[in-house]
Amino acid sequence: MKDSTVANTTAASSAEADYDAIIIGAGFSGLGMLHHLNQLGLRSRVFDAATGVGGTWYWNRYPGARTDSEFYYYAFSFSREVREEWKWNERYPSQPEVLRYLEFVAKKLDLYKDITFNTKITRAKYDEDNNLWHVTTASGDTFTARYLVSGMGALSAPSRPDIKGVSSFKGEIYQTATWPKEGADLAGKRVGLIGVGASGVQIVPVIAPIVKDLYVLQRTPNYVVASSNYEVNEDWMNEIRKDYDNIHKQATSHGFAVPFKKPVVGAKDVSPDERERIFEDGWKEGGFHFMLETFNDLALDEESNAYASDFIRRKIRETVKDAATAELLCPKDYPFNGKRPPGGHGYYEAYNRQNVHLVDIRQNGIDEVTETGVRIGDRHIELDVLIFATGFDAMTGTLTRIDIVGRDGLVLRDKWKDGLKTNMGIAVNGFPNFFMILGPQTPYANLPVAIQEAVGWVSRAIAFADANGIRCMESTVEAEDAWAAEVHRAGSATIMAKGAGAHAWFLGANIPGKPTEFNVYMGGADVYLKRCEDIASNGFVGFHEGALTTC
Ligand code: N01
Repeated sequence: MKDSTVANTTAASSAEADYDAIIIGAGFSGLGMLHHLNQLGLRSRVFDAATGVGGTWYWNRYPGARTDSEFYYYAFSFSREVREEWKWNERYPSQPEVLRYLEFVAKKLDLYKDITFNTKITRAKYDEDNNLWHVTTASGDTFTARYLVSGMGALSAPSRPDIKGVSSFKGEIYQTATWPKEGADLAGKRVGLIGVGASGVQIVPVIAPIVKDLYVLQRTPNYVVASSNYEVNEDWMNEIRKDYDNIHKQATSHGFAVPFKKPVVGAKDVSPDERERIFEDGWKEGGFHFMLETFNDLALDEESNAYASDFIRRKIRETVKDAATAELLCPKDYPFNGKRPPGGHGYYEAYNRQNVHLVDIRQNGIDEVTETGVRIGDRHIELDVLIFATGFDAMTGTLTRIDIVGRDGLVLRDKWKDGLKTNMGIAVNGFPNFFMILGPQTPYANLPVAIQEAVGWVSRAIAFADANGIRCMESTVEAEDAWAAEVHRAGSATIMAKGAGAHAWFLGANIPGKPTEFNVYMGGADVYLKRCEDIASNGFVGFHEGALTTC
């Protein structure tokens, strides 16, 4: 998708608005959106609750936090200045490095002047009479804008289970998604960790050598794919700099928005020796390469998937010396890809340490947190620190935890109570001139590439509306129904549909009471982006016709 030319007319009423656009969130999405709207010459303001830019990378400061994607496709490619001047240091950049990158982006693109920090947005209400959004902060200030854009993130509303007795715990409690800026002193302490998703899996090997004892309280084991991390030298960086456009192009024609080779055979279509060789190569390359570059049917075919699941279980058993611990770490009730597979950096190896103890809480859960630890059945584990790595109310949480009020007082969380309805995950009927970056029903994909495409598309949509006198960009009901059906169709055809019992966040199955349905599009980022481009080239069909007469 290309950037639009500068809009030459302003369709919606702007004279009385404080801004043309208000963007919530100063992470990848908010920064990218702000830059694109600045390019259009619009007056925009970003609000963020944090004291700085970064979004996810501002909040998730837990030890070991790093990307699961490699640096060269975990970045924006639209700015020549940023590309040429920024130097990545690690193949899988750490949280401090990604945060520094986003600070660099904000500075280079002169974005800070348009961002208000320390300001949480609690409510956004569409004013039908004036066709404006009224956006209210936690301290009660209200600002108006013609357009409202959510850049609040897909995995940004932290979830903490309600475990009996937590408030009585006399030790320290941390949550990976809101790790203190000043850090946490875990040295020599008895630490309990709840959660072995991507966050928990990263924290284990990093804190294991520091703490006295680490008790990993595991409910559902994960398929953790080894990721080898190493330094990015100047030569490699220079090669990438020359190739950014091509990398981005390749990524946008890949189902997971990564610039990978697409495998041409299925795992069940080759001999056992060949299968093993290809899996081994993928495992050595690591991370998403194993999932995406080995065979073309691991997310689609049960037999082929079973070979991959079995391969990973064999790796676990080879790595973990204690057989009982290894068995507990082996997922057996759901297939590889049934949950988002985390990248591991010495995760299984950490269980060979004497001070790392795996505790199975699958059957009974944690009965209670006491003043001095946790009780699991008859066992009491004494702890100084309890860490929650318990994930997020993904895709919808940020949008439903604040009041987003559309036409006729309709609140977004009520609209989605009985099932998600969006147009391409970008817009919602009843919520005119409101756009979501990484909204629910957008692709399951490498996010910076998805975000770059999304902010480009939304800025084109706004420029189109302004240039064509369209006062309201609002999805039609028909377009939403069609997209909901496609999201369901595509997801149901994948192995990911088997993730409900394993509490996969992409199904909403990790949040008690949340409807279990596909919160992301599993039909491929490439397919999705092609559809977005077709919509844009056809006058943003489905994104405004329903509203023309009522705005
Ligand atoms: O969260 P998760 P996450 N009692 O939902 C457990 C992205 N991300 O923050 O599986 C006991 O995956 C829960 O157990 P179970 C990435 O997309 C990326 O780790 O429900 N346990 C599970 O083990 C990722 O997929 C990166 O049985 C409870 C864990 O908490 C997504 O964010 C890094 C429990 C939650 O795992 C989410 O990852 C970090 C309870 N009551 C995150 N409730 C990188 O790219 C929950 N759990 C590197």
